[in-house]
Amino acid sequence: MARLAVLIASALFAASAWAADLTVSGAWIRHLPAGVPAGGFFTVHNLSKQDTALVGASSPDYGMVMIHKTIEEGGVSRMVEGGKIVLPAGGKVAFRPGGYHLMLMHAKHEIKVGTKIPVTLEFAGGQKVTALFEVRGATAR
Ligand SMILES: [Cu+2]
Repeated sequence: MARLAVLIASALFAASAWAADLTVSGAWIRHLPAGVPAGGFFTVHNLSKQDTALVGASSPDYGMVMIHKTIEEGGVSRMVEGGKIVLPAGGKVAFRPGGYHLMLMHAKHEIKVGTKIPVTLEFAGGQKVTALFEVRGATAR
């Protein structure tokens, strides 16, 4: 437990240290019932003068968070690993339904619509930004 507290403290410190350069807006989770993985959506802005890349994500409320991309092939949509998402200097990248999304898996407790879940985004070079994601229902777009 003490170790967890230290990890959270360092994540929060990293978030505040970089908050001016990397900001997250419009963050939400589409919650699905019965243990189905949830999609996470947001826009991340890179206000710095250096290119960076989003390389991973994690949340204390889920066992695993992956970066996915929905693609269309022959009229069928499926999901592939998103890999490293380049975020150019002064630019932004939107994660939204039908494109890039976070896949939040193995919820550690019941996730309730209307609550907010912290998700930490990890960038190249070890920068981290934690944002609160609003939990919405299965029909949210
Ligand atoms: Cu997915």
